[in-house]
Amino acid sequence: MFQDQEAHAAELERTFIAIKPDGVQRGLIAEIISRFERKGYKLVAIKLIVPSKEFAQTHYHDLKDRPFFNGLCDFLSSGPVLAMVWEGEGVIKYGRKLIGTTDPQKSEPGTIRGDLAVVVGRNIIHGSDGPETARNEIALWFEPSELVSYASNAEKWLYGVN
Ligand code: IDP
Ligand code: MG
Repeated sequence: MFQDQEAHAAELERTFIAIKPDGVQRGLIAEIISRFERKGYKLVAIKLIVPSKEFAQTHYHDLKDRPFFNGLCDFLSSGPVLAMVWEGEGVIKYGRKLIGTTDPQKSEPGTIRGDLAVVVGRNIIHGSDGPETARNEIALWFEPSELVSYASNAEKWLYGVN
């Protein structure tokens, strides 16, 4: 599909993934990272931070009119969040598949929320829902210098490029 690695690298997309305070406190960091890593996606940024409430409100600004907005922002800012950027072909859409649907009661078994969470208000993980959101969320959570571009030796085996 891709002629060479350079052309392929230009095609790779990035998404913002965050393990929320419940996932961090429940000791699910390694479990969640391993699902993205084993799939074949590449970690290009990672940090543990406690966002302020204002920051949480900016992150979730699309939901500001929803009744759960205030509680959601209180919750996101209640403890450490593991913020990450993952890279790979189709990672935005497929990352959402790995995560499962918003309400863990409806998430399929085999997904992160399906396997590891029970209620919608404590669904342990966030993932960008589209290309524009991914761009905006990566820019909100990370400085450009925190994004690490590197060639992974696995890529030629994952993608079949020269
Ligand atoms: P998403 O995380 O699957 O993209 P969104 O609709 O963007 O889902 O909602 C953001 C977050 O808000 C959800 O992950 C969940 O934590 C919370 N949330 C969504 N709907 C409800 C609700 O009905 N009650 C409580 N919290 C909710
Ligand atoms: Mg969302």
